[in-house]
Amino acid sequence: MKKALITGITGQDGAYLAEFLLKKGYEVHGVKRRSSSFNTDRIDHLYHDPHEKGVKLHLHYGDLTDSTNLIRLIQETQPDEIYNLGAQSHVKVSFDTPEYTANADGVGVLRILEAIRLLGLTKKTRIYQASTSELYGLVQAVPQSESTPFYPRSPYAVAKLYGYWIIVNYREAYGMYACNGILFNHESPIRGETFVTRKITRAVAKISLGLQTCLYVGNLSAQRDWGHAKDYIVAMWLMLQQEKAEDFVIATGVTTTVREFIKMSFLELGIEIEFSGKNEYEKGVIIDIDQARVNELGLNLSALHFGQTVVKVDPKYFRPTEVELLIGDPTKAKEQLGWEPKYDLQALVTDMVQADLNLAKQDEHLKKGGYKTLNYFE
Ligand code: NDP
Ligand code: GDR
Repeated sequence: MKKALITGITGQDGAYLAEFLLKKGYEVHGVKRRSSSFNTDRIDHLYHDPHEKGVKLHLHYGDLTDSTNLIRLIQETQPDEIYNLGAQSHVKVSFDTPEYTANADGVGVLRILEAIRLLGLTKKTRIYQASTSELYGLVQAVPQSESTPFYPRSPYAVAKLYGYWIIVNYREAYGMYACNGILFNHESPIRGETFVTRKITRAVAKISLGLQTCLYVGNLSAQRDWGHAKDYIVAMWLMLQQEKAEDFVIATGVTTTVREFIKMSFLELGIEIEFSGKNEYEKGVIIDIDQARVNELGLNLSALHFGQTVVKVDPKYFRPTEVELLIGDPTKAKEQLGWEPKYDLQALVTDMVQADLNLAKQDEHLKKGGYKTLNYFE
């Protein structure tokens, strides 16, 4: 039975990957951070009481900024594969916490590599590093492939650049099986709520039920190559099953603006919106409602009206330096790994909006039933 150690197991990708590896028969060890309230929502369905027999998922407290902790965890678990998914992963937040981001996202990678070297596991343990399309940053060429030059545009991307190169260096210097997955944006119903896609799908669902009036966003013109996280975690695993460690771009090859993603999300619920105005004055207004679609979904859109402004720009979401255009070329992954995504953009939007609509309906039921959130301070 193979053993995998996953940092960032409580995040979007960590949860999907843990589920995938458990299904493949792996023993999975996950590193979770201590926090003052539970942060394991995404993996609670996979977790069993350690007193039960045959438990395959084990959680350990740890942090990528803590070398001795990582050394001990790797020594105790002796993993065949390490997936380093842990990171301060929010680009905008990295401008507020640049030093911490460099420590966790950059030096954290070195700590894992050094732990493996110190413990004499260089021939046993294979490492996957969660590299990112943010490395391309300021556009040098499109579509972006494994040979496109990097030009990072945020403290997050600069930290990940260090992570990328230290993986390459340890592979070349010590013959370690270490590889970078250069993954373009991937989303899902369990995407963090402050990334733009999830922020949009949550808001669209709530607006349709009259639980929210407007969605406030930043740069509507940014273009991203969005895929589904469920497809992307398969590529991570495939990268560690090859004869030779190499780096791969994982993307769909299709790019879309934030503006278009918003339109598609509203349309999923039968609401057509149109954008007008420029820069921070741009706004999205309801221009039509597809009654057949609304009936099909059993929705009551009485809270909405034509001409209603449902999207506004708030410059506080602009970034000091922005990545305007990402579009990946996944040819190498398709040819060498045999990787093929199952979801296209429309299927992703449908999956996310429908999941958030279900959550919003739960809120609506509670509100209608007269239930309020408990306030322990009253
Ligand atoms: P999430 O933000 O959903 O999850 C990040 C995970 O890292 C969480 O489990 C978080 O723990 C953990 N973490 C944060 N800081 C530390 C630390 N100091 N030590 C240990 N763990 C830490 O990210 P995703 O699942 O979306 O992404 C996974 C990885 O892939 C990240 O490294 C990200 O940068 C990278 N990436 C993501 C892409 C995407 O589009 N999703 C694209 C390309 C790369 P907690 O739950 O306690 O916060
Ligand atoms: P990104 O994802 O920065 O690409 O990093 P995010 O969803 O945060 O932003 C995508 C684009 O949308 C624009 N945008 C907004 N973004 C957010 N978060 N909130 C808004 O209100 C908003 N309005 C417009 C952004 O300016 C940006 O251009 C993600 C993370 O998962 C990284 O960890 C990962 O490495 C990259 O994807 C690939």
